[in-house]
Amino acid sequence: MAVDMDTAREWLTWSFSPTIGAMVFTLLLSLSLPILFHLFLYRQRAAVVVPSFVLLGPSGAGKTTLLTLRGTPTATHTSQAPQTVTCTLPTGITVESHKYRASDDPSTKKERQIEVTDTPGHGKLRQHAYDTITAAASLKGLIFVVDAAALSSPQGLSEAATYLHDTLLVLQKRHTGAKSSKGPAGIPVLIAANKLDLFTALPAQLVKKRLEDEITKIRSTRAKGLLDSAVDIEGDDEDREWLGEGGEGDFNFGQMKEAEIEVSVLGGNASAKGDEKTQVDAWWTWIAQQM
Ligand SMILES: Nc1nc2c(ncn2[C@@H]2O[C@H](COP(=O)(O)OP(=O)(O)OP(=O)(O)O)[C@@H](O)[C@H]2O)c(=O)[nH]1
Ligand SMILES: [Mg+2]
Repeated sequence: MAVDMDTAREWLTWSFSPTIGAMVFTLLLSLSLPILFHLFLYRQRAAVVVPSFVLLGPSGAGKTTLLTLRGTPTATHTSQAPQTVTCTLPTGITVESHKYRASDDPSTKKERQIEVTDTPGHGKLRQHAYDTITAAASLKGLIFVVDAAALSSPQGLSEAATYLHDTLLVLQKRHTGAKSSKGPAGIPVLIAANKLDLFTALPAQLVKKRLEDEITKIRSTRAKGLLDSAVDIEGDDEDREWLGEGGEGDFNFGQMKEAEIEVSVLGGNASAKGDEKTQVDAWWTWIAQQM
């Protein structure tokens, strides 16, 4: 102990003495500290997890097509398993949390990366999508792709609405289940009304209305116990099994706000024939707004 004190005192005396060694040492220390501090903070920033988004929706809606636009190209055929691709947002779209950053800031490029998980839309493979939603930690949003042309047929509408209803129910349960502890907050949902290049496609506003009306029907059918919910997530029996407040009357997406789920409907087309152009900017802008 005494030896320690002695060494400490000797060291202190030395550091305050006007020797050239002490002065150089102090100078170097004071110059390098800010640099080390900067490097430390920079590393921490770089280790931030990439925000992730999930693509889901009925089979043939155009999820894989949309992903191929920015990620690595894969053949579009019915997907069998989920795949995650890291994409970079297109230039010209500003990430919400960085709108005040200089455009030539080198970290801006890094911050534009997102991870998108494409899930299969086939009825029997939807568990993949539900698992992805419940597991993903840095989940920033859900993109539910629908074929706006298929919605004009009763089967197409019913399939899309059932899947959407179940997805929203999963999200609602995720939110209710998290209330007790510090858990995941609400997740924003984008309903991407795809294939608007087709003559038979319904415009985005109509897509919204049709889906809401159909979910009203599904909800009342399920409430009567005529149909079992396809979603079965562990939890209390007291958990609400119906969508939205009370589960009665007409459903509209605004009712999801109670579970902190903001639903937006935006139109576009992920593929185009001939000299027509793909229209996907609205969707990328929405993605950027969630980051
Ligand atoms: N006309 C038109 N066709 C599209 C558009 N987007 C996708 N398609 C076509 O729709 C078909 C299905 O697209 P996919 O991307 O494979 O559909 P998916 O949603 O991945 O389907 P699953 O993998 O089965 O869940 C393909 O033949 C695409 O070329 C669009 O905006 N307009
Ligand atoms: Mg696919």
